[in-house]
Amino acid sequence: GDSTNYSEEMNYEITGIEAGAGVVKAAQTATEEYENLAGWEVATSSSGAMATALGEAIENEEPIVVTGWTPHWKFAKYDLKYLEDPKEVFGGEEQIKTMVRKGLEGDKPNAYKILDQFNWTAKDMETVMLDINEGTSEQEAAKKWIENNQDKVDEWTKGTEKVEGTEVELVYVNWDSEIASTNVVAEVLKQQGFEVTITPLDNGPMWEAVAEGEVAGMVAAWLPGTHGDLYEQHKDNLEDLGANLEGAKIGLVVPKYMDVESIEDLKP
Ligand code: PBE
Repeated sequence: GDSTNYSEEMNYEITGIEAGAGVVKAAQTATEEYENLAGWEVATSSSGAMATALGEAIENEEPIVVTGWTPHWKFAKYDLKYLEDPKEVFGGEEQIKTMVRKGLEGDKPNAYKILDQFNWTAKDMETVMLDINEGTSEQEAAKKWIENNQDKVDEWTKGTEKVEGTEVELVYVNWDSEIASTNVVAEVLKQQGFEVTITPLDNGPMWEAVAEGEVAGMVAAWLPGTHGDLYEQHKDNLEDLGANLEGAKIGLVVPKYMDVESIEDLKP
């Protein structure tokens, strides 16, 4: 392929996701930092629409650049690659961390402890994501993973007591990765007797809900880069319970059949 045509064919557009996502902000920064992307725009929509656009482009062997992240089922389903990012706009390896509201430990010590002990691997998360992508309901996929990984779940509930109907609300964003983690944690809390509500929000409001003490917490903080600005804004008003997953990453992602290796290869 001729990468000059790629850019025209793509309408000088990066296929983005929700406007509030960190990876979208980083992609917008990339269009400012990389001179070759001067005329480019990041089209925002949803992570579902991005996945559909990616699937359609691949079916037709057309060029596409999406705002991508790992863990995500798209890497298992399609042959994809991250574009090199010599200016390091998208940052390096990240952690996904758990944030809870202040005072949760005193009010709901068992929920606090389970959230604190929750941690798994990128591979675990991908198993749940792939299952959902293949048509299993979010809740069923979570239950199935728990059944198959009872030893891990036992570590998360270790040292806690069962409760009867204590309410816990978790917030998340409708990103495939966060759908997987939040449903698994919610299911584990339910099995311990909690009455769990999970509420999808945009990224900014998700952080605010925890910082303002409206909900128990979330397991969807991508740091240090992706949500770094939100963390700085809210860190004094929430409690950081540390990483629940290592080895996360964001960047611009293309199908492997595209003859581009670096963001700098995209033609103006
Ligand atoms: N993501 C998935 C989020 C964090 C989790 C990479 C789409 C974001 O960009 O904010």
